[in-house]
Amino acid sequence: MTVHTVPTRPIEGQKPGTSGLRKKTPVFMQPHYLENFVQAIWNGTGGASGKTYVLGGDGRYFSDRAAQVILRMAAASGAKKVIVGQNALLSTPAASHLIRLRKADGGIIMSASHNPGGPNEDFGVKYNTANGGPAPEPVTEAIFAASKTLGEYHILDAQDVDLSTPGTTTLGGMEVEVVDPVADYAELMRSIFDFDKIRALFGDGFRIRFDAMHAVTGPYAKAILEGALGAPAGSVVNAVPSPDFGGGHPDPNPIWAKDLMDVMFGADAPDFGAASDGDGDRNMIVGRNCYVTPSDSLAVLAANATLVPAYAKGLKGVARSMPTSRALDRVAESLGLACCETPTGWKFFGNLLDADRATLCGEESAGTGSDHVREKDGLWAVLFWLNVLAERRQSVAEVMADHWAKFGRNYYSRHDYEAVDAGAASELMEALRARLSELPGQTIAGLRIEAADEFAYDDPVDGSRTERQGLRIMTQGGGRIVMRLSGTGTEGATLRVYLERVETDPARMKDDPQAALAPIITAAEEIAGIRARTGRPRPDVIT
Ligand code: G16
Repeated sequence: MTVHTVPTRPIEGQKPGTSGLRKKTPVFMQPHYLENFVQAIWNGTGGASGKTYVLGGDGRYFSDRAAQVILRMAAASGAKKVIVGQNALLSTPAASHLIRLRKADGGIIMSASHNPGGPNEDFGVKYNTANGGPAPEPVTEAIFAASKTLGEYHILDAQDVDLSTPGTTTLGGMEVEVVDPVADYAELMRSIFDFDKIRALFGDGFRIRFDAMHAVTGPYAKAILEGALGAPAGSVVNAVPSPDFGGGHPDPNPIWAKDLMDVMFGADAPDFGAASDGDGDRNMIVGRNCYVTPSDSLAVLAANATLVPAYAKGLKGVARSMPTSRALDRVAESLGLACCETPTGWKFFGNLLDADRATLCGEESAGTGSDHVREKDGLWAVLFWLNVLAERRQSVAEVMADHWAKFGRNYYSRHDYEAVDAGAASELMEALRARLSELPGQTIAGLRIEAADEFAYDDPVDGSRTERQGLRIMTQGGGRIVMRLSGTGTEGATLRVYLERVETDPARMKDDPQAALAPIITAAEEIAGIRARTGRPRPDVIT
């Protein structure tokens, strides 16, 4: 087999965002595009020679062909071994686990997460390091720098490797091991949760509906929920991963998982509903007639962690991304735990988890996880809830009511303005940034502004500083408005407006969140002039 050295030129824009490099699929399919980025990964991380990698993805369109290219490039650059999920499938948390379990040097995950897939939708490539977590900023910077100086890439001339059957083959001098994508992950879940208790819950007639959204968690949820835990057949729906996610948008929130919401708010709803995203790292939790926001879910898990065997001795600390609601902080305060506030992006939790400064982490964007892997983990969050419910034997609504009565309720919502003109979005941010210092002391829409700043993060473990991570406006009585531009979109800019207000009066804890947040929403509009600047009369997505 011949190694080809292909001359190439740097391609602009191969800068990894919040979570890897995401582009429209046709962009990734252009000549040299994927190859350049993969070579930049090798070059930016000290070469592939002698290394062992994990490879898999969410099965979206083009993953099958991309996997073969990545294998041939790893072989051409002298990698020792690649461990691949059968049919190139691996959920993101399962990939993280496999990297750690097999002590691999890193992993490549082919996914654009919750973004739609298909010939004209999105594709992505993410590099994870030996701790199993997303490459931190210095590594993604090195990969980006390598992409800008590329003159050639190396690829083996070979037939496709058969990825449909577990087993070991060779490609050039490199070993390729195809593994069952579910088995090791299922074993890990069994070691964390009380499977007997959850099985007993199902045995007593508890009903669940898990919507895999035609994405990667289907096989995992079938094996664990219906297989190991005995939930009735049919509890997991949309369970077969499809290259275009059944034409849907695999983002587990009330908008894109509307079918599940309709069932959970309909007659004869099951006791518990959940969904996960394209690559299985996000989760949505919904009880009968009771949607749980990701921020609240994180707080509930922290407050109930000692009910789960793996966390029975208590948590070392907790962490949340800055825009995530401060419901978690209230729990942490009452438990005497440190609560760290990081920028958006799971990669920022890695150091805290590695240094044992946090056990549970989470984000408003439907991500929750712990130190069991170094990614957020959708199915893990679902099993956590099931373990808590199996112990407490209460409904989700009762658990939430108890939680708010004890800790207060942080009303929370995120308004997204998607694919807006990139220039207009950055002008909006610039204008607001320029006004931050004059805002404190002003009263806007009846709310007195107490503080305003731009979030910067000093990593307490490695001392690195990350700046410009979102504009924050704090109002009287614990209210907060945060604005930032998304780092995961592939079209124009997405403006995210995060709105929060604290309610401690039990009589007012059942209000509709949009109504409870109305003054904060009005203030955000008045402060930033969102409608005028974006030309959008209302947000595209409200979660
Ligand atoms: C990624 C990151 C998350 C982040 C989310 C949204 O999630 O891993 O940490 O919260 O994107 O980021 P942004 O607000 O910049 O769009 P995923 O599930 O897409 O990998």
